[in-house]
Amino acid sequence: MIKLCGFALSNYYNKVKFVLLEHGIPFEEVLVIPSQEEAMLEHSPLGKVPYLQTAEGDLCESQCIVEYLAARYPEKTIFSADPWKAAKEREMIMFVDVHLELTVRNLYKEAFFGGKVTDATKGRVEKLLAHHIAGFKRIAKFGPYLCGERFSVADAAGYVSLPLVGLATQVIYGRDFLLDAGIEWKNYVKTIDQRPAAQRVTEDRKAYIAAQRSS
Ligand SMILES: N[C@@H](CCC(=O)N[C@@H](CS)C(=O)NCC(=O)O)C(=O)O
Repeated sequence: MIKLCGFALSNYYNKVKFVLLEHGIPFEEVLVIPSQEEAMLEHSPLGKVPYLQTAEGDLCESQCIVEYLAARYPEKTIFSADPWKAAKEREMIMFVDVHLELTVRNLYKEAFFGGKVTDATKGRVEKLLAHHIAGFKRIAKFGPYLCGERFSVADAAGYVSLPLVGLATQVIYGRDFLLDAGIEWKNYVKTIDQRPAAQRVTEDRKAYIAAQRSS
């Protein structure tokens, strides 16, 4: 059986887990904390999670994993069958993962982990986010889903990462850049929360945080 390696606080781990759960693909979860240990790098060359363990070997990068799952389980139609719609779903995931999340990730050290981020980084990220959020707003439909009226694989990415953009900017700049741009991400998250797969991802994340606090 496929093994999903990582931990329940990781948004990219949760993106893949959401897809697996949503489509009823059997998998086992293996708790792996990112590190630069040789034993870890043998599985995931940058020491990041998630990575997948299959009978054929290891695979890292959440989007490559989702693409692999889509190819391995074509009957699940993880991406829309229509090539144009599927391409637009990939475009949306790229905006969420790369243009929004990867940019705001530069703030996490201070926003979530008690560290410090330089003013230069804050200034650079602020400019980039203004540009990237404006671009995202042009394509995100919130109808109520990111790509329109139907839930799509892009919502697995949106669900796990949009809250991080809102929360991190609120902590660092004192204002939620998504809300400021008129992106009501909390309503969006509530919509996705109705799905059992999303509920499981969130329950597991909360349980992980609670276990960390009590240890
Ligand atoms: N592009 C990667 C990003 C994965 C990633 O950044 N994972 C984080 C946890 S959410 C991690 O392992 N961080 C540890 C590190 O960067 O060393 C993906 O989509 O899987």
